Amino acid sequence: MRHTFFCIDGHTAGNPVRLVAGGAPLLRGQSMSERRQDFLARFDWIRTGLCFEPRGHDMMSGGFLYPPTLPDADIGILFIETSGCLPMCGHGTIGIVTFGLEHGLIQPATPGRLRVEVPAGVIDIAYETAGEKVTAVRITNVPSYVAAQGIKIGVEGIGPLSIDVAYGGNYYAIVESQGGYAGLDDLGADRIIALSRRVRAAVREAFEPVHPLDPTIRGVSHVLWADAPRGAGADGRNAVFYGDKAIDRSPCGTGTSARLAHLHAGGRLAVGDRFVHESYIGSRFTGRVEAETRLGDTPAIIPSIEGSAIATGFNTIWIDRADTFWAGFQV
Ligand code: PYC
Repeated sequence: MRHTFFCIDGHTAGNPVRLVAGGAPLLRGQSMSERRQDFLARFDWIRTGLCFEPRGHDMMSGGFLYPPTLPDADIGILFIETSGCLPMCGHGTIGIVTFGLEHGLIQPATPGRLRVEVPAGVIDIAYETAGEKVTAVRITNVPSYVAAQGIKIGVEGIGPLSIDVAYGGNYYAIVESQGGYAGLDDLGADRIIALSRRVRAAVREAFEPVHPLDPTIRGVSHVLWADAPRGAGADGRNAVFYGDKAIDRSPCGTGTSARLAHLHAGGRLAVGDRFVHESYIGSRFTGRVEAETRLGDTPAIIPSIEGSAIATGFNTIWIDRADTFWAGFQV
């Protein structure tokens, strides 16, 4: 049996985005969070088939558009990625919104603005266009906060580390320069990946963050290595590790949101401050601390992230059960 998925492929700041424009399964649930659980329970083969080799690769990431469950939202997004179905994905949202608008899949009630329901909550989008092209997308993201500070771990190959955990739509273990970590150029990509796996495992043993309003969002999934910027006009640089082998090519939207919450909590950014974040490959998002808020009892911020995406082509993908690797594989 052959399943066909019509995709628009592209990238946001260098990281892949696969908008699955045709072939999305019908999902059960009263919210995008419930639909995420339903997808994971019944349709995860679609994610692995489209994201893992041989149809995807270690960094593959994307999502589906759904009708929203909330009356004031324009669309819903369900994210797929090598590591699972993320509650929120910043670079994915920028790409999906860009490709969806450029190809008429999203019809905004108010041009230039969208309200989008994602599993982690509701986000607001402001976008700019030039002719048919979407040239910039700004996401006002879900409330972001610091979940833990100063978790002490010992990591083979780098020694003792003190880690903070912050949420920006996913939970991040944040590693700042200290002891054995002098900066990204000292490590190199292979070591960042090997060490990130160990850091994530050690932090997971020590602490499990749980979202104050949605307990299905829990656990550290990503590691953000923070560094000083390389280029003029940037405020910071990062390498964000996700899945098992990926370093985000973009500055990572949810990672940037978590970092903004982290810097704000440490008194290093105030409401209204901008933070230009460079990725591992030098691409950029502009972040901003928009407001202070609360998430339940926890102090939080509302961050925004701005970036742009480029579609690279249409891609009709078959998943055929006669193919040994119909559900994808990882090595
Ligand atoms: O941009 O939020 C993001 C993201 C998550 C994982 C990869 N990119």
